[in-house]
Amino acid sequence: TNARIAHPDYQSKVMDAAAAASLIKSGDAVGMSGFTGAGYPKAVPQALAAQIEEAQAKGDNFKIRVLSGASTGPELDGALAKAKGIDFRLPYNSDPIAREQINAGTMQYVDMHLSQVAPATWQGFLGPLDVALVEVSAILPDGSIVPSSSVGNNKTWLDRADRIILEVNSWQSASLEGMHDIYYGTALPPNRVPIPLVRPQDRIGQPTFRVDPSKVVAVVPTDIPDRNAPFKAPDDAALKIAGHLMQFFAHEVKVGRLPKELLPIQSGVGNIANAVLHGLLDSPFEQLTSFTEVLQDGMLELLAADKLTMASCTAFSLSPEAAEMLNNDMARYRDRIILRPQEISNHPELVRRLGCLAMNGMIEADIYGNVNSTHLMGSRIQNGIGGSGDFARNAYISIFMAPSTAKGGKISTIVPQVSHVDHIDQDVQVIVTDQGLADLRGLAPKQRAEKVIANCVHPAYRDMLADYYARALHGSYGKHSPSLLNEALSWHQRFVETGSMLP
Ligand code: 0RQ
Repeated sequence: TNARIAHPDYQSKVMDAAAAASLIKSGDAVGMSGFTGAGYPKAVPQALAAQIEEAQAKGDNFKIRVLSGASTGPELDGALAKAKGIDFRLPYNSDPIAREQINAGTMQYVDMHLSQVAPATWQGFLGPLDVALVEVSAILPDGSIVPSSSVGNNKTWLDRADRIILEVNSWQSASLEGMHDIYYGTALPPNRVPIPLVRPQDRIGQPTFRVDPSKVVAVVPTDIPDRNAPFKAPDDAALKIAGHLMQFFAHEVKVGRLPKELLPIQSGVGNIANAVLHGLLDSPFEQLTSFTEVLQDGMLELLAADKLTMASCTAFSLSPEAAEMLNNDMARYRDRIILRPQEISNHPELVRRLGCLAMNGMIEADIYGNVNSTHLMGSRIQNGIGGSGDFARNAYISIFMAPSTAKGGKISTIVPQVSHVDHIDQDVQVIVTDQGLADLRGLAPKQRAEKVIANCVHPAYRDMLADYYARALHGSYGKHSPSLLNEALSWHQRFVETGSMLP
């Protein structure tokens, strides 16, 4: 018997991954656990991928709809995409095989704000949910379910699905029990009420999921580790970006617009975001808090150094080494980390109330401060908007950052006009590149453009951008946000045609 499966109703449903996978049928909509390489099911999706490949070899077009928390790991999105088994996917993907299929036009992908997935499911906007396939860390003697290393949309999948398959992963630390805060107070309009969270450290829910045992069709024990991508060591550009931001925060404290312990930090995915957290480690700021969606290596280091008093998130997003470290040392951190459903970790009401400092990576920004977080050259999706929109619109200060060039200097990340808009200029207050920081708060469009051109553009592109803007000032149809329509996207077009934005 497995000590993690401590309830007789569930013990009688234990089976292997292949038997559980055979309970998922072609056409099913499957709500999967998983958020940035943490807490995703690992055994059943791989068994399902093998069954899909077999069915397809016999000419049966077996495909499923996949709904998740955010990105997952190679055993889920990678394996199912490789089997060509995903017909439709939401809300965030970073798997390279799935990305290829999305960009080849063979997989339908809905890139949603992460906080909106659970409410949209309850509202009935995403159709019925046939199966919930959810990794958990334990089933307690009273039948309540201890979540895993991410919470994501699991509460909603477990409540809404007709059939439930649980993977009980004994690789996950037993000390996860008690770290989660599952809030059951959400309701649909017109019955919605305020969410009673006023500080990042507040607990407003319960530590476990409630599940209707009659819906559970399979319980699969596993011990497969979470598999997150390693972070690159911060490069020169990342260190410069972190430096500009630390100066900015120090200045805001000095002029009294931020308290000395700052405000709850939200930090996005990617190497730059992680580098900024490293920057905070060496900064004078103490007693920091975070209200964010993912806890990355950098945030764990801040906790370890007692720079950060606590972290509220929905998932771990750790390198394999940091995940092992945390797993072995969970007891040390368990009182200072709260894992919540993503509809709460990213809730606009809470982000606004707490006054988060939102720091997210971007693909590109334009001279007016519109930001593209998702699409290369206007059409090729990289990952997705993730939680960046949930936080950016509602933050106390909304910050976007990127190196000033990409692809070895062939691309300027500051352009005349973004090739796709995720964050409109109203939602973007600060832009930071390795060149410098542009504080755009309270500025009109032409003032914003001047500041972005002066502070953020790489020298190889600065004259070109200044020249574009000078001509736009004279030749534009309107003079509020001057733009030359036939030229605004010409840098992107040149890259598509020649492989470089430079003439
Ligand atoms: O591609 O690896 O093939 O070279 O994009 O870029 O510089 O490694 O940056 O890891 O910080 O990611 C916006 C993608 C930045 C991320 C993005 C290419 C570049 C490289 C990655 P290669 P870097 P990062 C909460 C917040 C949206 C979700 C979000 C992201 C690759 O931050 O997905 O914010 N954000 N969530 O070469 C062409 C450009 C480019 C470019 C970069 N202008 N043109 N390619 N690249 N800029 C967390 C969650 O939601 C879970």
